[in-house]
Amino acid sequence: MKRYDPQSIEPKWQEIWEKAGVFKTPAAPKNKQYVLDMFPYPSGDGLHTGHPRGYTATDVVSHYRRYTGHDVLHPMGWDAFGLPAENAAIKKGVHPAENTAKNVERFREQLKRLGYSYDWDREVNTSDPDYYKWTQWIFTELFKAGLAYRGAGQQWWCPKDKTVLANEQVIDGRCERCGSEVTKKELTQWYFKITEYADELIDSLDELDWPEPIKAMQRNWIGRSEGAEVMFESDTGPITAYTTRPDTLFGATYMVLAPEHGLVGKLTTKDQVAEVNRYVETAKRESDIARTAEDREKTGVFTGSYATNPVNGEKIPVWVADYVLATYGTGAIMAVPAHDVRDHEFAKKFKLEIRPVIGGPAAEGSDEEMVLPHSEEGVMFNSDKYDGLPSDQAREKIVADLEKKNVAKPKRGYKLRDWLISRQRYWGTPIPIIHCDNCGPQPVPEKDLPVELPDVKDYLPTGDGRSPLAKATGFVETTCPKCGGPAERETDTMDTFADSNWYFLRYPNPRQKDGAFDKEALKQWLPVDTYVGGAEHAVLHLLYARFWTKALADRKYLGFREPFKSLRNQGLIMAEDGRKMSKSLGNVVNPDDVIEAFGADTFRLFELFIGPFNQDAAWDTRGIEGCYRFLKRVWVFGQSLLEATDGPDQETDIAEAGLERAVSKATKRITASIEQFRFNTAVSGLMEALNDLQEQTAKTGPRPAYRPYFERYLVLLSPFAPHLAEELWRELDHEESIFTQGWPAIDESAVADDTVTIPVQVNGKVRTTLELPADGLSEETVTKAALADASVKKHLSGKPKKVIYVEGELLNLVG
Ligand code: ANZ
Ligand code: ZN
Repeated sequence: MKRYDPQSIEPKWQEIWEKAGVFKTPAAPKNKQYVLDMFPYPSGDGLHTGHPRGYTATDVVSHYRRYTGHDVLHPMGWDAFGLPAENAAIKKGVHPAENTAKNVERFREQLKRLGYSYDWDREVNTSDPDYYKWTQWIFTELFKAGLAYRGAGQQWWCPKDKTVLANEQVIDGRCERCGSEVTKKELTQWYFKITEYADELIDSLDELDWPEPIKAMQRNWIGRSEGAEVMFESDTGPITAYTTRPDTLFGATYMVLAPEHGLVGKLTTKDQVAEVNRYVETAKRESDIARTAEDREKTGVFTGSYATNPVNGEKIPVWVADYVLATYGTGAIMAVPAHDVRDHEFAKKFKLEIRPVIGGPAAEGSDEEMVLPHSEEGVMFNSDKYDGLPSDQAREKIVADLEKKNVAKPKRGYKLRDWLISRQRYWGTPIPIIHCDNCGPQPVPEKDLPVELPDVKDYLPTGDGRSPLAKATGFVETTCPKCGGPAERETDTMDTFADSNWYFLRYPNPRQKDGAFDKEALKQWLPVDTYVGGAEHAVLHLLYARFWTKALADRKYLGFREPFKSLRNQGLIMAEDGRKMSKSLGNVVNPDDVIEAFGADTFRLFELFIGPFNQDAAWDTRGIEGCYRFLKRVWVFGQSLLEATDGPDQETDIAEAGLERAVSKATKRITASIEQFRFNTAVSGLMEALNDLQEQTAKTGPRPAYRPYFERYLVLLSPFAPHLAEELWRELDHEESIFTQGWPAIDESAVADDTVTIPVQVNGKVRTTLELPADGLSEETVTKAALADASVKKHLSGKPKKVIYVEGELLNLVG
């Protein structure tokens, strides 16, 4: 009997598949499926164990779709530009272009060793001029549409990376890339006007099959709120405040302006000038995050002026305080200390009046004292003719009444800011703009694209707010495309998120010469049907790519407005000790070593078996050994069938009925698991099925008649362990690749009387198990059966508040 030797069969099949073009993308897809991974940034460390988790999942899905009659596009490429690549190159003292090319080579080789069914002819590399030519072209399109613009302002600045950062790249006051504390710098920068799409970016989330937490993060990041702008008269003109609680107007006892607000100078009275100026100067140096931190001691100064509350004519003092941000709403607020936490703290500290106007149940005649600040809805009092109304109704009435007097209007607020895109770094797509003294900034015409990134020696960041490209005079000096006069090129590059904004549009026709994308090919393949990647891109890539898609659709380049129909996130793979894998902790598992020791099939299988796909999981040496033993058993079983000889017919009939049942059952279970991204249960299904096959076969010993059942089993296994499946398939005398087969059919009559055992938990504790027919196991039927069970009744009073059902596996009733 031949030994299972992944080291020899795996490279062999990889070569044969590639030569024969087994996984080439079909030319004219009929029943298309676009299955996409978030392409990696090719770091110098090579592949880490986290990568294959998502990549194996999409590979399984791709195989499964092909088997079920779909034409599949499953490409791979490199997010090769950007800060991390450049920083790594600088550290090594190697030019970023050279270093990145080396890393790409290594990544590609590692991915090929895993036997993925990518169509490698479609590889894209964002640092390739043939690619970034079109990143630049899209930039010029957006520029012409007013969606890319230059503006001055206070920017986030990373002192270590020596570049500005987008809001999305500042996490808890630190640089997303290097973790340094960020500061602010006044600079003129390029922006994309993502705010123009704020509403659509929120509203169309509803139609997407995405994980709820990602949708919620996007909603929160965009941060839409329904409110109103209310005008307060003052001696120097009106002050407009943005509020989401106009119902609290009668409780507004003072106003606050952001230190940067344009009216601060005008409103400040003579005797307050010195104090106000001093305060404003200090406040400007603080980050917004520090300024709005909840536990921060409130500070502020009185301007000396008053404004008139439009609902009651009352004069209230106008203060300046840094807890009001210049960049949100109007930069001015009406402060209601009885109902807003921050206003309450401020009023306490500066002894300003706290006047409640909205009560909870306490306000309705009970003696109980109201706890302030009371920020919930309630019933109005101290509010003149609005007394007694519920606050949400009063809100609309008050705004409508003030609107008639032209002193208020309903207004939506958004937290989302325009996306800062320019970087003062070398390794990125040059912004295709030419600055002319006569004509202003001009887009580089398409015929002159790409603006190639010059091969300079001095690519280190300068730290003076200018890109190192500014020193490359040959690059900078040019002529104006409009008037032909002398002009200068923009020297900033784009953040890498611009590159990854549209790469999925390039794969359908990656070598297209006369355009960024090919309309016909896009029609055939887009939108992406299945997109898999990490959740860390929730408000970065996943938001930006949606924005570009919409902007391009509005310019009639695309016929769809959402790029990724269905999205799934994979959890992280942690070290065996449960901590993050990191070089400094010395707990990193190297994929090359794993392949060396067990082979790619075992590695693939284990990455999916390790736990529920969307949850973090720790590496487990024993688990991987278990997967290896399982594949060895498949091998040995296959060999036993190969060596089998015929016996009496009547004996095999019984075993065949059992084998049909086993394979049909497995097909059913594995199909459902793949469809639902429950790959770990798919793998356990494969393991159980092998046991069943062995059990049935043991009745007579191996017979050639059993081979067809095993062949069907091999098809089920092949998306997970493609090399082993292909090897055994060929040994079973097939000329063609296993991947030309169809997905196994299910003999319904063989599985009709199948039952499944489902444990039922009440509040997390198992109280009973249900024996139910495997067919039609909906949440409804299982819940109904559980609620009829005596021990469930005993532990659950009344209806469950929440039902958690893991299909075919577990029911948890929360009471
Ligand atoms: C009066 C009021 C009373 C408010 C009350 C809240 C509660 P969201 O919901 O996050 O959008 N605000 C407005 N502009 C601000 C700025 N530039 N800096 C800091 N705070 C600002 O927040 C809207 C609320 O935040 C607004 O409604 C305003 O305070 C404050 F019981 O107005 B409110
Ligand atoms: Zn000009």
